[in-house]
Amino acid sequence: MRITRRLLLGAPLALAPLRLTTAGEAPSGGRDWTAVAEDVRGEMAWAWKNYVELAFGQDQLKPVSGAAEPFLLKNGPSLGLSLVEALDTLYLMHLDAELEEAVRWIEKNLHFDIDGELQVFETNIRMVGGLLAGWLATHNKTLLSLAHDLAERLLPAFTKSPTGIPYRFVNLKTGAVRDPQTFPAELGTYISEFGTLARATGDQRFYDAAKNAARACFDRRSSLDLVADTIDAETGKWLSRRATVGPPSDSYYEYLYGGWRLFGDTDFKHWYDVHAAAALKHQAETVNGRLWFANVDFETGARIDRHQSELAAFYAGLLAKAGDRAHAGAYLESWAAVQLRFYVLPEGFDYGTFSPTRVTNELRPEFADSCLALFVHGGGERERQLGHLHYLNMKRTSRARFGYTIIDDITTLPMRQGDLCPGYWWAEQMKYYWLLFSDTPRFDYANNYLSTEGKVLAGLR
Ligand code: DMJ
Repeated sequence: MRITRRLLLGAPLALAPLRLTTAGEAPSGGRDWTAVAEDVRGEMAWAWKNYVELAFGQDQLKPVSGAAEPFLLKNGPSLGLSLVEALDTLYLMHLDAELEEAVRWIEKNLHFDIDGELQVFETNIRMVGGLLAGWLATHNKTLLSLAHDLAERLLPAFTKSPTGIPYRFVNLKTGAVRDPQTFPAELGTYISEFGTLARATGDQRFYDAAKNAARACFDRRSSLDLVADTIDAETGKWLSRRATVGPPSDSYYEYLYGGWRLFGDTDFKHWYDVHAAAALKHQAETVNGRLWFANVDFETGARIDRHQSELAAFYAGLLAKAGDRAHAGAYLESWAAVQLRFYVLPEGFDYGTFSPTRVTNELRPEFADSCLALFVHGGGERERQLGHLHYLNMKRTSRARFGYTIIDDITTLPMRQGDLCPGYWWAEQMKYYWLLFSDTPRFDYANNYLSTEGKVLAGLR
């Protein structure tokens, strides 16, 4: 299907017309994807320049006001989150001077000997993953040793837990841990980074900690092979009944696949397969011809609700990576219908009523993530077109004076912008668009692995 102006304007919440000219059309009538890729690269370079000028080394830029804010340590200092997240994206885009600039900042400024508390999950996927991907892109050893040092400081969250399920917070200096009430995504999203680190350093403790945590969750599955979404790390008891493919469980499933894909560990493959089959059996339902995944009681399978977080859109890509093209394609099309109707996916959505339950959008990358995953796993023009529409709509609605920002309300006209560029924007959608459109020689399209935070942990060339 071609994306036309008529299609874009067909939705009730018409934006001011997007400038979709024929300038990007190749002579054959197909789109010139190279030109689209160059546009993406230009936007990245522009946003980077602003970040360097206004907030270099800060965690997150506020692109409307030009201010900045810390993210990882609540009261600061910032740890250069955005530039760490950007490393492999800059590499893939051949923005080599910018990459060099970021690495120099890290070499000069970044250390983790800080008496402050970090969220273990976010720190792993964003910082440990970012430094590892930066190391893989540049072979700069400082990046690897920083990743190692940081992961070492996260380990007490695992080793102090009686079940192996990590606490949510750890103090970087003292190793003090806090908050045993946790979730599948926060306990099970480590193997890709910790396994890569174990492989690079020979330090098996990281692999074992990540695998034990995932196993502890899997072993507590119900007789339906489903897990609930909240658990106590100290007692190992479930604190909720809701099974969901969305947050706060989402990347637990993703990393079961990751443990198999990156390390050939057949336990992880088994765990992934068991949960994927259970989700199809007990959660999948077709409403108005569209595939969705309900939230259900993990022991009875009874439907709780039809709410779908935008973040669940990643699940189409995961199904594709694991070889289930049919359900992957169907689920991506369900989200494509939401994109066509609302331009920008709402943070929360009820597929029973086909209406938003939350009207914000935190500059989310999940739909573009799935477009890329399906494209790479046997897809083609369709995924490029859907990803292109996602990009155009982001550009139309989220572009601010100094960069790209979150949306506070996707139902207003024009959409009301917030003032924050989350760190993942640098790691995720800009990379997904670039990889979708550029055919860059710096990426192995046939053999690759991207983490939940878009970090390329296999497939950089
Ligand atoms: C990212 O930080 C990761 O993809 C995470 O797993 C959940 N989603 C956010 C971005 O929306």
